[in-house]
Amino acid sequence: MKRLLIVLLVLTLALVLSACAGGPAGGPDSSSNDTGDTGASTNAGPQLAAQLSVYNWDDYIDEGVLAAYEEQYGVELIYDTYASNEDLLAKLQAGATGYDVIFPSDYMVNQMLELGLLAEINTSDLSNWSNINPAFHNPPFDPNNGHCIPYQWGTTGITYRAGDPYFEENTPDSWRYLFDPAVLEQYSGRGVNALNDQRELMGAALAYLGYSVNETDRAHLEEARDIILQAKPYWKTFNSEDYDDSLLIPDEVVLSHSWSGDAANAYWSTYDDATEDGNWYYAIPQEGGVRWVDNVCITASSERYATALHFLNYLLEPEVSAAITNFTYYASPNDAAKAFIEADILNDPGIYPSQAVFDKLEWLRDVGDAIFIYDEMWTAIKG
Ligand code: SPD
Repeated sequence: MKRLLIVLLVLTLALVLSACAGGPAGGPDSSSNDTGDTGASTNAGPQLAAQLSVYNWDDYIDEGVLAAYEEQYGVELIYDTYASNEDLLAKLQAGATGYDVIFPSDYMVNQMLELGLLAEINTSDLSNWSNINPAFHNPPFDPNNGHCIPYQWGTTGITYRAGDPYFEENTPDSWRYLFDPAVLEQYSGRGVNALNDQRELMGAALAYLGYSVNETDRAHLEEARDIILQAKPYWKTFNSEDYDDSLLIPDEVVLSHSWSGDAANAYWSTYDDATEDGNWYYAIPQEGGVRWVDNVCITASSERYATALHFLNYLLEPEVSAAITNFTYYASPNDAAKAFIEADILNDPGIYPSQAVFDKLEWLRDVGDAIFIYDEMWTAIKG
C-alpha cells in the first residue's frame, strides 16, 4: 500500500513537470490519424498518433507509468509481453509489424541492428537524455546510442530460500549449485528452477566451466550443453517468464537461477520488519557470469516514429524511471532518477553490486555466426 502511494505521488509529480516542460516531450495533438503520426512538430511538441504499440518483457514496467502516459498525452498504449530476447527476435523475423517500441538486451540490439530491424535515433532529439549516466552512453553494441536508450540493468545469479536447512549450512555461491548432480541431490527435491533463456543458461554453464560467457568454440559449447543436460533432470521448472512469482509460493522452489531484480523483489516482498530480513537471498557465483543492460528501441517498421520517440523521452523522465525501478527492483541507468528511488533499493548490493562484483561479470555480446552453434545446442537442451 505504501509502495502504491509512493508510485502515485511520484507519477502525479511527473505529470505536472511534463506538462510544464517544453521540447520534444511537450503536449500532444490527439487529432493526428489513428495509424501513424505525422512526424510534424508544433510549438507544443510533435503531433502524436492515437495509438502506440509497446512490446516488453513480462512484468517489466509499472502499469501506472503506462496509464499516466495515456492520460497525459491521449495516446492509447497497446501493450504486449514476451519471455526472452529470442522470442522477440523470432516474432520480428517472422514479419510481425505493428510493434513500435521494443526492449532488447545488449547483444540482441547488436543482432537486430545487423538485421536492419531497428530505426535510428538521435539522442539530441531527447530532452531527457542528459539524465542518463555517461557510463551508459555509446555502448559497444550500439555506437553513439544510434538506435536505443538504456532502460534497466542488472546481473544474473542464484536466488535461494534463506530458511532452507541446506542453505543455512551452504551458501550457493557457485554455479555448481545449479549444475553439479552430486550437489543437486541434496536439495533438488524441494524445487530448483533454471532460466529458460538460451544465452543466459549457456553463459552460466560456460562460466562454470571457466570459459567466457561469449564463447564461440564448438567443443566448449558442446561441453556446456552436456553440463546442462546432466543437470536438467534435477530441475523442477525451466522458466524465465514468471519464475519470480513461484519464488513467493510456499514450497514451490528453494533455488533459482535468476535475474537480480527478481531476487530483490522476492527478498523485499517477504521482508519482515520484526526480523529485519526477507526469505530469499541472492548470490553471484564466484566463477563469474553475466551482467546485462536492457534497452528501449524503435522498430524499423514503426509508422509512428515521432510518437515512439516521445514515449522514449517520457521513460527517461526521472520520476518515471524511478517508478519503474521501484516496481521492478532492477538498477536504473538514470542518474536523475536516484532522488526518487527508494533508499532500500539504492542501498541493496544485490541490485547495485560493488565494483569488485561488477568487474568479475561479463556483458553478453553478439557471437556472430556462432549463434548457429548456440541454436543447435539449445535445440538439444530443449528436446
Ligand atoms: N521480468 C523481466 C526481466 C527482464 C530481464 N532481462 C534480462 C535480460 C538478460 N539477458
